[in-house]
Amino acid sequence: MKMLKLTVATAAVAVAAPVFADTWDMPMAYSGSNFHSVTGAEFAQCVTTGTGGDIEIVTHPSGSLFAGADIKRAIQTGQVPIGERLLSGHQNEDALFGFDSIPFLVGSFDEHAMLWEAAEPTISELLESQNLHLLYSVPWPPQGLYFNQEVNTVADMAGIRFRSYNNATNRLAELTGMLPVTIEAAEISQAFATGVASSMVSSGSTGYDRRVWESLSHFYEVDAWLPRNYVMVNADVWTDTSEANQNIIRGCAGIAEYAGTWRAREYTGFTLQGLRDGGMTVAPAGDALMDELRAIGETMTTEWLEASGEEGAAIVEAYRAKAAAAQ
Ligand code: PCA
Repeated sequence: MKMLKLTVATAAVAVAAPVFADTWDMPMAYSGSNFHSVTGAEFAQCVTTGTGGDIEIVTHPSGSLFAGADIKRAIQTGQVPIGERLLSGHQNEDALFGFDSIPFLVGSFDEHAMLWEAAEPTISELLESQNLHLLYSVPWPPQGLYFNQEVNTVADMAGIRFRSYNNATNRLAELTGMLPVTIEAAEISQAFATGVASSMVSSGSTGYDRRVWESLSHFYEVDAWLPRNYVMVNADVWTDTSEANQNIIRGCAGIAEYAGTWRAREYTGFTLQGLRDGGMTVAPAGDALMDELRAIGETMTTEWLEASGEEGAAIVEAYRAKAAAAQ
């Protein structure tokens, strides 16, 4: 009987343990033309070339292998070794993952870089505790508000269906009297075309990728926050990777983070012009609207600090100290 139990247990382990050939499939949530996906494809090529074909990374953009919401779990459980996801998409697991979606804490790439420096050790550790190793991370451009009408006050937003992508965007919808509906970026063109949603907070980049001018008319540059994508590898797979190959992958990850961040900056102006060329009105939000949004941002900041506890407060404090020192 004891023997039988042992055999069953061994078989279960053998089935569950991730076994990977030298090909690493890399699911990504955003369209192949998006700058994060382009950066990921270059990273994959760098690793494939750098390891002399020892490890070949094959990217699968547009949520084609796993939908965005399933990518992290697929890596944690060893269904795939590596992948990319929106970091704040995990805010429902742990509030700390939402450090980059606190409204108006940072408004520019430079401030955001300091925030990431302050948060990275905590986020890396949190991911390690979930069997994930952080390889690199790249920000999205600043987040603004999309509508299919002119909006001058929060009251103008009442009842509008709002596409959300994480807890913070859900909460923003609630606090502005809109109706949140969670939709992956890969699905938004259709959602807007069919009226499932008619507004969102996102970057010019995502609106441009998804040609939202076909359905929406206004983009307000609110600069609410800059969320990040990150590339993670299953921690067991990482440990089993030779030191030489780990070094190559680290090098490629460093290049990808640099190149991706540079692209994010470049794409900000380019994609906003793309929205204009598509026929949209692109402009800063008016003062009255900004005042109301800032008040909502304060509520959300307080809520986030409560939810994320001491570790969250330490990230914000460390960021503020860096920002003050840089003045
Ligand atoms: N684009 C992604 C996340 C943030 C962004 O700018 C999205 O809208 O899903």
